[in-house]
Amino acid sequence: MMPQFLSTRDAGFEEAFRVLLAQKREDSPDVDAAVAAIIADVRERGDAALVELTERFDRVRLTPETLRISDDEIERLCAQVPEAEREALGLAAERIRAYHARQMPRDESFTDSLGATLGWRWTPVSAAGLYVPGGLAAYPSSVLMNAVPAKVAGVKRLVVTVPTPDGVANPLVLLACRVAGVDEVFRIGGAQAIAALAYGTGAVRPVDKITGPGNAYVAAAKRRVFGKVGIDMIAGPSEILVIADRDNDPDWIALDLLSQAEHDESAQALLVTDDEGFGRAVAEAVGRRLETLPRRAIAGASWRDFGAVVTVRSLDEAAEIADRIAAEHLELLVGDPEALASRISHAGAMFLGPWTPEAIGDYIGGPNHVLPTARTARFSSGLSVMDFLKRTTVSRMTPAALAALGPHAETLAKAERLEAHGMSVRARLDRING
Ligand code: HSO
Ligand code: ZN
Repeated sequence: MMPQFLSTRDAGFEEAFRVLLAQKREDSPDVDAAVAAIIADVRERGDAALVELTERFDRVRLTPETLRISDDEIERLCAQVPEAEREALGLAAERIRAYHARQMPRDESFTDSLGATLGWRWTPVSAAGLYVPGGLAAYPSSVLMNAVPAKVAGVKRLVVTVPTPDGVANPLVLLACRVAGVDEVFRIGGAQAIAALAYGTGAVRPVDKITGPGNAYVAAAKRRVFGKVGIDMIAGPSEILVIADRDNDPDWIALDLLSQAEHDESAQALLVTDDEGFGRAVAEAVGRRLETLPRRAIAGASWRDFGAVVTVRSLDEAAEIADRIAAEHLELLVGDPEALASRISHAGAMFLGPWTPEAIGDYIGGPNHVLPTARTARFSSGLSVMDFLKRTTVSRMTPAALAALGPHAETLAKAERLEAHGMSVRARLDRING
């Protein structure tokens, strides 16, 4: 199973690289009509709709009272988590908390030369909802990556919705909720959960912002409720770009590529190297590792369909290519990774040097693993405390400041033909001028 091999020396490189960048990896099914109907149903019938839809999609019979997972039940399920997992999760939460605490922005206030005091204040959203997928894609690490920044930002009420197909809840997901300080957990999923979070029902009080990954239905529902509430990015399949020179163990690089390829058949793992022979050796190592990897069907499909090895003439060229790819994850395994990093602007997260496999960032490094995919790192960033904060500007004029600025405001108001605007300023100027 071989990926695509490209070289910047080849005449056809530009064209082939452009095709690689333009590749459509996700064909999201058109579920918008179904989602619109579900949202309308939840808005109209509230808990009764949630109960019915949960029975239909998850085969679980609930009542309005049992939509929420009680604290006792959470406690009981958490007790099933083995000690090693409990410890690892606790350490991960602590490191993610410490990292995100440093992201907290400061309020500002300053007085300018006219005596006007200006500034801004940050405040958290009052309530946030975190969607957690059910089944295989229920990653406890993703619960931490969403919930911890929300709590660090100061969100008072943090609500999780997680579907429990056939009534089965994931104990480690619930432990992650508890460790992160989640306040309420509901066993609902799909578009109905997003609708409940956005509009509220009897059992679920509405929130102001919804984050978290989900399938096509969840993504469509998030798009639909945007505006009523805030949402985070709509994440696409995982990506990794590794830039490595020949002084690396091909097997390590192979495993790093596979660590993202195993997420999804539509994931993308790319290697850029300045040594063609090394690139071949990595591809062979990937092939060998794929033979025994439990998720070889998924990882193999990703590697075959979307994987690529690009040979470049120099690391300068590698930096240029990395910026054009704007990968979600970027590993730099070269002699001077800091120097190379400083030449690259577009990436969701960078991992420097041979001792920083991307998987460390997925779990325990500290930075967030919810990152921009599909080249959106050109204009956006991974999840942070900022996603749960908003900024209010603050202004205070003095008579002197108003006397200096007011006439100009009045001029602009007249130009815009907004009479009351100008008059609200003029009334005060007249008083100042006696
Ligand atoms: N690499 C994924 C996150 C994740 N990995 C969760 C393991 N668990 C985000 O791109
Ligand atoms: Zn991962």
